[in-house]
Amino acid sequence: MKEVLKELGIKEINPGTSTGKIFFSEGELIDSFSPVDGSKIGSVKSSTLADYNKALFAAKEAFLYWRNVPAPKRGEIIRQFGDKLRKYKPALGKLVSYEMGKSLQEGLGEVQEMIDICDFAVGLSRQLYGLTITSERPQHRMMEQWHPLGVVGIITAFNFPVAVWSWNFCISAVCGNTHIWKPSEKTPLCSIACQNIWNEVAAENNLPEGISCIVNGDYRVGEYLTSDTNVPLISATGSVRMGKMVAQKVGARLGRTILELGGNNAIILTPSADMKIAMTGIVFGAVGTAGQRCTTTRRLIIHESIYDEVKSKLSHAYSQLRIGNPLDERNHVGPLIDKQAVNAYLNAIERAIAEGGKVLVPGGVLEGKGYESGCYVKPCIIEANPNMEIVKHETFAPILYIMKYKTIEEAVEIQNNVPQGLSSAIMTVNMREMEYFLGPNGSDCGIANVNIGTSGAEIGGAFGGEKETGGGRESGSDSWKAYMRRQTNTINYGNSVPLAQGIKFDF
Ligand code: UN1
Repeated sequence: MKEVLKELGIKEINPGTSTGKIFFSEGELIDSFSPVDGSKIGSVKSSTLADYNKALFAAKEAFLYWRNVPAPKRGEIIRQFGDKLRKYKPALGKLVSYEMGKSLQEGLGEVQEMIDICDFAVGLSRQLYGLTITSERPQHRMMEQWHPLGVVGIITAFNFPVAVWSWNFCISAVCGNTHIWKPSEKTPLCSIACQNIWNEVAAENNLPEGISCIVNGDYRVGEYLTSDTNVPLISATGSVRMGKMVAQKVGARLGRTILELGGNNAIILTPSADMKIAMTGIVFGAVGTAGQRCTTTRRLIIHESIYDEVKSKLSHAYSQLRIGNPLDERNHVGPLIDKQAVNAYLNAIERAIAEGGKVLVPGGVLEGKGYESGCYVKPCIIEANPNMEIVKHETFAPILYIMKYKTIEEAVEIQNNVPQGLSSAIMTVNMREMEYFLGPNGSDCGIANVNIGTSGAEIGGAFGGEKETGGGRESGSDSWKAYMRRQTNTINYGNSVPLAQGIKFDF
């Protein structure tokens, strides 16, 4: 790991504020411990209000420059950023795995997601299209333009410590905005590594400071951003609790938000499902990233006719899972992020049992050699009733609740009957069931998949969900529009002034 840290420019103590060239910070130290082995990887000095204000000043100044750079030229910078990420992929993927605890494959996958979004953003930089609209008046033209917003605040969670920032930053940067990123205080070193990579690109292109800034710290640093009228848009990814606080703060000043919050994602398993496909989707969805994706499969809604068969298949599949050091590629499941997460996992299991849940595959914390960090837990399956309170709650851990259904209508009703609305899936080869699930009476989630699990979305689609998930969309499709302001232009190129709606106003 020493080599990796060196390659990524990470020191023992790192100032946590940067505007794109130098790093500085005067605040208290945040230590970053690896959940893999419990050891301290390094520390980051958090940002004070004065540090934040320096970042803000740089971002505001840079905006005056960056908004005038033609969008395809901004895209060219992001293309170079993508190339740098290709170069640093092995090291950055390893750091993600070590600081966050996800498997090395998934750490590398996360960096691949960054590379993919760079490619997407490069193409997008030549496609920021507005409409032209026919005018009701003679010799008039109407059109829409999309302009950059200004300084965009990006708040991200520990579970995707690099990719989610890049979804926002790369798209928003080609749109012409400048940025202040506040990463999770649980994975601060990943943010230092990303900023170092960006800083190389900025230096090689002689860019002004401030296009990408980072600040580090806890929720107080987040509040500098959310309460700042200089920041017209906050894109926040994380818990519903955090999202509600962000929405209230930003809403109170009528700022804009993009919120991508919790999920309580279900798979409906029908009798016609291809079991091999279904089992891969279910097991990866439920235990991948140790159940710490917002897209993790938390509920499995099984047709009663195959319930017993699926139970034994699941028990067998779970008995094959190897839990251990995520840097060892033979392991499927790594640790939870910290002891707090372990406690939340244990409490959820306890509550599920107290509410009448029956344990199918028991959970528990692993002890002994290789498990010294105390963060390794067993993926667990509980037979549950869809109305249990705990089933409606998102616990960021590998707990899968399974339940029965009789009709497809009932299955969809169960799936929708939770406060969250991020991801969902149906396993079927029955076209009628599929279309019902995808139709207006079907899944109420932002993501609805067929014969694919709930997690592992591609960057080309708009990512986000409904209800308590917050309604925001990040990443692909036309999500870019949320990072820009729309301007409607009506141009009169004639010799008279006809008013709209036929109104006469002569004097
Ligand atoms: C998240 O957990 O916040 O679809 C993002 C997925 C990943 C992104 C998850 N591409 O599972």
